[in-house]
Amino acid sequence: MVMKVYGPVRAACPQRVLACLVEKGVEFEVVHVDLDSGEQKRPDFLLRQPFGQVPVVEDGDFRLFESRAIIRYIAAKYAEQGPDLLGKSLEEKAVVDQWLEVEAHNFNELVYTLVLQLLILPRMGERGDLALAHTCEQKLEKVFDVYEQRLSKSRYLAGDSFTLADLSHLPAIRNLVKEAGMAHLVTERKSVSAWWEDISNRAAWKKVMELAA
Ligand SMILES: N[C@@H](CCC(=O)N[C@@H](CS)C(=O)NCC(=O)O)C(=O)O
Repeated sequence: MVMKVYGPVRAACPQRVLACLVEKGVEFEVVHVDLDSGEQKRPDFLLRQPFGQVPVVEDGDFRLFESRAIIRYIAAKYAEQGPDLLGKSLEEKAVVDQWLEVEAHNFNELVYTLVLQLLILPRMGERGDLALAHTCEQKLEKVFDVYEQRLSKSRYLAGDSFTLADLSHLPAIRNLVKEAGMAHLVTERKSVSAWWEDISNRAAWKKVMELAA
């Protein structure tokens, strides 16, 4: 039975899960959830995800939500196939977790707020708060400075290999670069730029982008 992924392929959080499935060569089926019409808030969907958000996966009888928990599950379940995305030793795994936490708590929230103010609210006919977007941009400059320092010493965030820590950044950085006019945050930093070039050209991410096109 193939894994079911609930969510639109165009949304960032489902893309995190899809990138992981494609990296690992796991078969999946996407069940589209129409966020524009609020399908994620309907009672039948709330049975799958009580907070009314995507993604959710169903792997046989096993159901899981929260995209970062899902990618950890996939990477662990399919540890023996595809690239190792978790790290090998206790310490390597801990460093992958550290950068995954950074992505979730220091990085993603800022990107989410910025994209909401610059793109999502205007698309819904509402005025975005440009001052708030600017504050997020300034805070992101500082986060990317930390990434620059880290990536000037190691090719990937958690060391010499591509892991979940890098993969988890793909959807939000794509939004910054391609949708929100914030490419300078990446291009003004040599090591971040080389890293983005590398990870965004991986075959798995290109495949996800094809699915989303
Ligand atoms: N922490 C959650 C966040 C999920 C989330 O924010 N999903 C967005 C799409 S990227 C969503 O469902 N938005 C619609 C809504 O919140 O109503 C995860 O990583 O799975």
